[in-house]
Amino acid sequence: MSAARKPEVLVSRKLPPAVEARLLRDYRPLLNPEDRLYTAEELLARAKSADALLICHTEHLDADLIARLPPQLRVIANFSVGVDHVDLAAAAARGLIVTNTPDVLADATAEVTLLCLLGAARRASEGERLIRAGQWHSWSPAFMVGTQVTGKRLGIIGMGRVGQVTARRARGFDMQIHYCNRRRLPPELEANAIYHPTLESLLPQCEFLALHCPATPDTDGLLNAERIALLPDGAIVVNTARGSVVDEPALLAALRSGKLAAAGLDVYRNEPAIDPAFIDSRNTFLLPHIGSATRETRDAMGFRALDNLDAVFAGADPRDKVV
Ligand code: 8YV
Repeated sequence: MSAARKPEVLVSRKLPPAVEARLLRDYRPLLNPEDRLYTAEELLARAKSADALLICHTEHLDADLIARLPPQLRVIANFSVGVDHVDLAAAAARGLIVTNTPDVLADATAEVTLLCLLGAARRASEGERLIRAGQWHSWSPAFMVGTQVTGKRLGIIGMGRVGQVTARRARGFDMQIHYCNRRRLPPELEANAIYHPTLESLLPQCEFLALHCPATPDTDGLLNAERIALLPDGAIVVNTARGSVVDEPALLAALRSGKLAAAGLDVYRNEPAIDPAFIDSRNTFLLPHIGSATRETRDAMGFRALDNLDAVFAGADPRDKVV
């Protein structure tokens, strides 16, 4: 392929060096070395002659923005597994291909799920804050007592790739796995996890609850006050999926009342401007959306997005075509 014919790719954020090197070798990329967060207008202006967009979940492609994309643009490749930031119907209506990066971030995200679960149960943030504030003055049998994880029941909502890896890791703590999913898994993937066809059946079992479902109109506010009430008293909720899956005021109220012992969260409805009530909450373990943030996984996500672009420009169906 001559240099002049290489497809032009607008890359919205700074990507790992190895990923950018491959982009420079195979495409004409418009990179973002300063990693500036573009406004919609800036994104559109930069995309004027692009054949492809390579974006993250920080770029919100609503129907209006998609309608204004240039006519030669063929594909929106996401550097993410979640695609809730893209209006898929609008993209499909314009004949655009949309891809994501499944599989490759399951291990990293499951690690952060276990980190949130342990951090919330064992009051890790409180302990850290205490030490850093110079307030660790004594020890007693009642000091910083949390909830034991080993041997407890873990409920998982959304038993896709991340949910399945979380279940495997949690078995290392002898946890008993319950799950609710659109479809029951085949026995080899279920691995003795107990299937619940409804949330009403799952939730009363969950000493711990991990959310791993995608953000869709159907899952918006899925964990609301009514459903929190179905959890056992003192349950612990972990969310590494998307903030929109949780009714945050209801979660905060349950954390304040003691209905929930704690929550471990990596995602929020408004990122990064999260509800300030989380910052004041004592019994939360809070991370800034770092589920997939390992060097290995970020490289793999970038390469997977490039594999998808390569397929489109070779005239083939990309492996991770969402629409
Ligand atoms: C990514 C994620 O880091 O892939 C996803 O859906 O939530 C994250 O782990 C982020 O989306 C990158 O765009």
